[in-house]
Amino acid sequence: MKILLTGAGGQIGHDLIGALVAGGHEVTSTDLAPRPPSHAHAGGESWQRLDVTDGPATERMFEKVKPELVFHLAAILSARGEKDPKLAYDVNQTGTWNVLEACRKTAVKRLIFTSSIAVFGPPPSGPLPDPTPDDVALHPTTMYGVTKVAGELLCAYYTKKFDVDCRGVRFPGLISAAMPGGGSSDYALFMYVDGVRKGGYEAFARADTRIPLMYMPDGVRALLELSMADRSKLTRSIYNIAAFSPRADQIATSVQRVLPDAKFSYSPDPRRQAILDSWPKSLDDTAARNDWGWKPKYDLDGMSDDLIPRVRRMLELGAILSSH
Ligand code: AKB
Repeated sequence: MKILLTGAGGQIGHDLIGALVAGGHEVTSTDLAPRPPSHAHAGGESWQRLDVTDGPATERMFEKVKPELVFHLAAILSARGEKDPKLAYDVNQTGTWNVLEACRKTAVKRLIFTSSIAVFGPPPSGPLPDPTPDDVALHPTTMYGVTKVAGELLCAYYTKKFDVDCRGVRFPGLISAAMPGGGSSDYALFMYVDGVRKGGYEAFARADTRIPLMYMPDGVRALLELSMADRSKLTRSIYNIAAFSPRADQIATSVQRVLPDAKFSYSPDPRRQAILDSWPKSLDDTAARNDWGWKPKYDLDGMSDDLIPRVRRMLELGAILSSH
């Protein structure tokens, strides 16, 4: 199948491209930036420069590639978006509009939208329910969250109005050996990366911080399974998906099972802590489980056992940058 990715240079693209190429698909990876060295994949997918904030360029790219399936990954994440809300608006809001329009105009059959737990925020009436279901009033506190809510609504609108089959997931904080870019959930990933390369990590979150997290192989599988699901089985456009929801100090304990000498401390950054505190503690993903058979494979310790050797290998290969 001909598949196009936007924002392919990010954390999800790193693993998704590999899975798509391994599945024998004809993959066109697009991003504003050149292919990162860590994204070298056997199988030779094509890498094209694309700025999704440029509507005509997005349409020309879709016209040229004629993808049957598009994964829209391009986004400015929560922490970076609060530093530059205009950039977050342009990439996340205008970019999503441009991608949807390009899909409509070039008759793309299916679009996968990547939403986030950042669509949630504490309602005026009190805390979010724990676990948080798909359908609660959405009160995002970040520009990233605001634009993801709008993206979710646009996704449903284009499906109904223009028959662009748009569907998506709300990702928890994703953890993998590839470097993230500007997220508030990054403390969890750095407990692994810095646990290996520096023997410890001072987290920018409190020890009792608890948000939904997921290991990247499960996240990639969710995207692939949802993209192949029978439309008639789907009762909604956007689905909560869940894996595990540990406290930050429980992640430390899990890492220390494998790296007993790793030291962790907590020095909360008020801006990022406020974002983390506004998100759900855990998610109810019953609809995803019922409609398309979603089920995570990895729990926290399963992830630690698999990820730590991977981080070691990537550091040996020099595929993880030396600073953050
Ligand atoms: C972020 O922290 O902004 C992202 C997300 C949870 O969507 N990783």
